[in-house]
Amino acid sequence: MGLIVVSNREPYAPRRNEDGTLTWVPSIGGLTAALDPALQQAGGTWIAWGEERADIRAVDLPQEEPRYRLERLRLSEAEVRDFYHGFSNRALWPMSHYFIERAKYQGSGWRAYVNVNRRFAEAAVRSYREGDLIWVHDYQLALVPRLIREALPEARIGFFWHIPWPSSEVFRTLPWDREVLDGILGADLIGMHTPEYVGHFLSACRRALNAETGEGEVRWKDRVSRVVDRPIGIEVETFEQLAASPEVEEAADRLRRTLQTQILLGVDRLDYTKGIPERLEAFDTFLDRHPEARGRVTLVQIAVPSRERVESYRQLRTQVEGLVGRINGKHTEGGWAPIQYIYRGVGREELVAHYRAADVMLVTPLRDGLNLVAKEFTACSADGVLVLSRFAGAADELPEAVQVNPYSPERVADHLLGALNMPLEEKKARLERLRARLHESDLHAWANGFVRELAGE
Ligand code: GDG
Repeated sequence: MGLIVVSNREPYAPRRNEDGTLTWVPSIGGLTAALDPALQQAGGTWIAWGEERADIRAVDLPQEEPRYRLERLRLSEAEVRDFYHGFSNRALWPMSHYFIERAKYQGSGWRAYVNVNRRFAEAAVRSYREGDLIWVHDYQLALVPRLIREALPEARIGFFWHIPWPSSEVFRTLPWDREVLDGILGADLIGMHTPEYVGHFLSACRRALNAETGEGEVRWKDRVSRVVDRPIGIEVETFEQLAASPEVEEAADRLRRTLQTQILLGVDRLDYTKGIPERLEAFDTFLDRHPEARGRVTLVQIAVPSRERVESYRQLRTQVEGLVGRINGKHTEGGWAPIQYIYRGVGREELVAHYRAADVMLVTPLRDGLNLVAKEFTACSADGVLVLSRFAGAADELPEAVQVNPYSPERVADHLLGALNMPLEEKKARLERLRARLHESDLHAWANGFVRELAGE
């Protein structure tokens, strides 16, 4: 029995060496880290969009000791525009994060979404051997479970939705609400990050499809799909070890010595769901109210470039850079500037060094499926404080974080003061309890657990 993973992003991307050969390097992000080991163990196929070097249709991975096959789909320019930047990132993404005023529901995007989902499904069906398990991922591929089910009525199909599932009142703004639900309900097992998302999903099935639902299940088209909350974990031990390594300690020390202040940290893709402008405003309010903190605290914001082809992401960048300039212009004095703004991704070691150096980690999305950064910081920090939005899926699992409402910069500013002044004992006690929870279900347990449930074990 093999495993077939279907996702939009590929787990490794080709990089050209100086001598013209190619190296396949792991893509950054939780999905690769979780599913690559699972697939290496089970053997099988990963189907994904081959973004670079689309001429390479398939490759055996990992390169040094191949354990599974990556099948790469080539998307045309128009498909990338309408399926990926269009329907996925301009319709489903904002709607699911409650930003309906940003959602563009266009027929051309929908048609491309249907076509591309069909191609992913066809590739999965081609790879399928009797007894294989198929695991489809995320909002770009919601129709794939049904399309596979039509071709393979007996297959075991799983689906994981990585972003929030919104209230059915919001979901029903989508003109293709029935089609998306029907697509997902082709799966036997449907996973989401929180019980609330599961509840909203069941309610959408009742309202839009008039489907019969029970405790964590939906009956539809003579089949029953189970719907479960299974929040994704991180590679806790890998992060802990990296955080304790001499290289990271040294880099963290360097950062502390350079800044010579307490450090607030933000790490996000530059996405309007992450609440970056609101966070900057909270820090501005904090400095207005506490002039004595000037010169004593610095906000380091790492903003990783994202979806730059979508207009609203370009506008967000302009807005954030304007705010950074305004706040720095207002408060900078005596060689100290309040905000250090980094507009690029950093290497993993440097990222962990930042987690390690931070006194307070600010994870304040307006809405987030889960948020892995909150968990990574928890694994890496020795005595920092996690300030966490109540609208991140991870808030359920991390009750000892200082939980905030990111829509109120004034309140966040109050909590900032509390976090910066928290006694060492309390900081350590909170971190210890948080970390114990991370260990209960790490990334591998999440992936293996889901696969076992799908297999009916
Ligand atoms: C989606 C959902 C859900 C970030 N900056 C750098 C860097 N990162 C890594 C982090 C983390 C990942 O990227 C970001 O994960 P998040 O969970 O925070 O956010 P999304 O990208 O929006 O992910 C989210 C997730 O899927 C999983 O289901 O939690 O809610 O939106 O791992 O470490 N990595 C490196 N340099 C950076 O500068 N190396």
